[in-house]
Amino acid sequence: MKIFSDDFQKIKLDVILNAIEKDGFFFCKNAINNDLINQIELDVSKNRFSINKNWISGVYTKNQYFLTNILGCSKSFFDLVTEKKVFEICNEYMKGSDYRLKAVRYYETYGRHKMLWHTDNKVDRKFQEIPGLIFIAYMSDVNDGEFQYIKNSHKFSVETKVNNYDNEFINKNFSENVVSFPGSKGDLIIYNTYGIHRAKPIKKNKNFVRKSLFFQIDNGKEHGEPILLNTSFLTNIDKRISNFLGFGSNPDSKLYPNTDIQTLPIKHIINRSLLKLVLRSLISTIVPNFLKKIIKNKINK
Ligand SMILES: O=C(O)CCC(=O)C(=O)O
Ligand SMILES: [Fe+2]
Repeated sequence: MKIFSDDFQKIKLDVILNAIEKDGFFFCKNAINNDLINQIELDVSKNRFSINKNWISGVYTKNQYFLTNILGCSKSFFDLVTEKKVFEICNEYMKGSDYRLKAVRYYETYGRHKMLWHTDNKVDRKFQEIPGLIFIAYMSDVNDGEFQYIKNSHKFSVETKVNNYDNEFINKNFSENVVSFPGSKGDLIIYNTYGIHRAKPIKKNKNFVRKSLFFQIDNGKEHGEPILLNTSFLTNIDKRISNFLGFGSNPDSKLYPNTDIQTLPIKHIINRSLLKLVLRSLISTIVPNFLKKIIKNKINK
């Protein structure tokens, strides 16, 4: 299956790299083949959420959903992050040195989510001077809650060495430099991790869901989140791909986000199978044995 659209394939590397160098970002409409996106969406739906299933599952926070271990269950996503053009962009950007896939995710952002302005050149929340690129692809039309980036901020964030910024500071100093990226399914943003950015808080529609893909590639081999990979996806293991996926390198960062049962909105626990389970165990403890036998005999007749 085609991964990137012809429109994106036709764009010269120079154009992409010059834009990232000059503004901090490159935006391409309709960059990813819609059939690939549909396939990823199907993979997500098959692995969306489960309790006590011996397989990969997504996780919820209060206002977001994440399938972080998507490389364990989506061949199409694997094909996207390892596409030739991704490597070509990274080869140029990292100027011949090693690079590694630092983080990946499919995620959904809901109406009430608030994201601070921030940069992504960090390791476990600490500012780092490690060059990196992030690819964000829209999986649905995004008319609100879109990605925003402060043009040129990749050039000056290193002076203060600060990762997070409050709204007041941004409004006062950079309101004219904010670039917003409303878009459609298949659009792609590639940005320098040193730049200040956020997802715009959703105002118009509290039931809104933004579906996106994210992958970050950092310079060097030292840093990365653990990757759970379905080995059947990898048909040719050369040095480049084994470095890229972090084979044999310590996963020194924690998976994002950090979740447990406490971060799970209650509506995702109370579902039909849980109710069935509770009912079954209640009946099994309350109903006396002789009655159970009678019911069983009736059913088996
Ligand atoms: O979803 C977005 O628009 C931004 C996401 C982001 O900045 C992040 O996950 O670090
Ligand atoms: Fe970010």
